[in-house]
Amino acid sequence: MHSAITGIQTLVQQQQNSDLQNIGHKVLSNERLTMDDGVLLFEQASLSYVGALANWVREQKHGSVTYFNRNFHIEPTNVCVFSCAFCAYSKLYAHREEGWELSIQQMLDIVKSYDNQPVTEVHIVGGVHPKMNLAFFTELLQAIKAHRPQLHIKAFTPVELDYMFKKAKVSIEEGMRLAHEAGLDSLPGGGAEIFHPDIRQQICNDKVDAEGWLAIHKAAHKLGMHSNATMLYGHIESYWHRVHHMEQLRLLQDETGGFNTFIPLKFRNKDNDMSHVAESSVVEDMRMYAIARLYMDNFPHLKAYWPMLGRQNAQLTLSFGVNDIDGTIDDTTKIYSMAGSEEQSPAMTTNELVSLIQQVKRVPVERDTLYGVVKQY
Ligand code: V47
Ligand code: SF4
Repeated sequence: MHSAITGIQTLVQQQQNSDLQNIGHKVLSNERLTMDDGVLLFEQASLSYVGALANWVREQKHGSVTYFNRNFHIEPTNVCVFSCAFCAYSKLYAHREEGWELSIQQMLDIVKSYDNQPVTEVHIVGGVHPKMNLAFFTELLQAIKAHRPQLHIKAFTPVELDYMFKKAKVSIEEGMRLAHEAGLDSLPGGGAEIFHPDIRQQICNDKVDAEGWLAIHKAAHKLGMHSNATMLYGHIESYWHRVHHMEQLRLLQDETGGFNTFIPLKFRNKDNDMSHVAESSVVEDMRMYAIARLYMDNFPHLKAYWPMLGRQNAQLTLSFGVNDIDGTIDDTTKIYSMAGSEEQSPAMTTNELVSLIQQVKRVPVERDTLYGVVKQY
């Protein structure tokens, strides 16, 4: 008796390389990939092979649904005490007069400017300014919550939090509790870069290390908060470093289950101290997304950040495992545009985002931060 053999099974069976065929069988039977499997995929698998597998996983998990959300960004300052080599955005604290610093009132005014808009989330992240300490930010969180209690506040990376907590002389657990009580709902994924110290030392040697980053997300998860995780890829790291990074996240996710979304961020080389490093090709980008979808088996969602990739490449990712496109609707996100992102003024209306998704025959669903459905199209 023959059971029906699907196209994806045929593709795996016809794979000439037996290691890659073995990985394909693991994917189809929901078996976890090892770090060696991950490296092998990067080194040897064709785009079409990882793409077909990743698309199969995506459709098993989410069908054609592609999520987006309506959010806006606030960047409190671009002054930063750290000096990451890839950062085209920050002004060193010594040159702080060249940067901007927003007051609590100015940030509240930004929030108020969205009063009549159906946004569900504010994403707050910026440089690390000594004056903007834990007391300053708890006041900001409280002010936003007092004004608009239903607005979900996704704010601060472990880079900012680690600095604030150390300065306030509180433990990670205590600091997270204070921030959560003041109104912090979840953490965005930034500051992760590449965890391995051999790379971290070269690209961002003075900010929070991998252990600190993971400990802060763990503490947030323990309080019932959710968070995202990023990886800055396509610069001086090896494939093994990428897999090692994903492995650390997968392990923490096994423990806490608190991550929602993995977001690979393509390194852009304009106007920073790594301008000599070439950027990855579109094929490499799609391979990165596909392999992330296969490796990160316990992360429900894989997001492409369209302002960085550009609209057309973001559309392409929807065939390579991605099921979420960031839904920024304003034009105040400077960290990418200053490093040479495709979109110099990353603004897209909801209608534009919906048709972008529909053009590639996916089904747009507006979500809130925690993937509750706001509207189906
Ligand atoms: O950690 C900085 C990256 C990140 C460059 O959680 C660069 O929903 C590429 O994490 N080339 C911050 N990337 C942004 C971030 C983020 C963005 C959107 C959504 C979410 C989310 C999180 O931006 C930094 C760093 O990895 N970045 N400079 C650059 N030259
Ligand atoms: Fe500062 Fe963040 Fe830029 Fe690093 S990436 S220099 S921590 S603003």
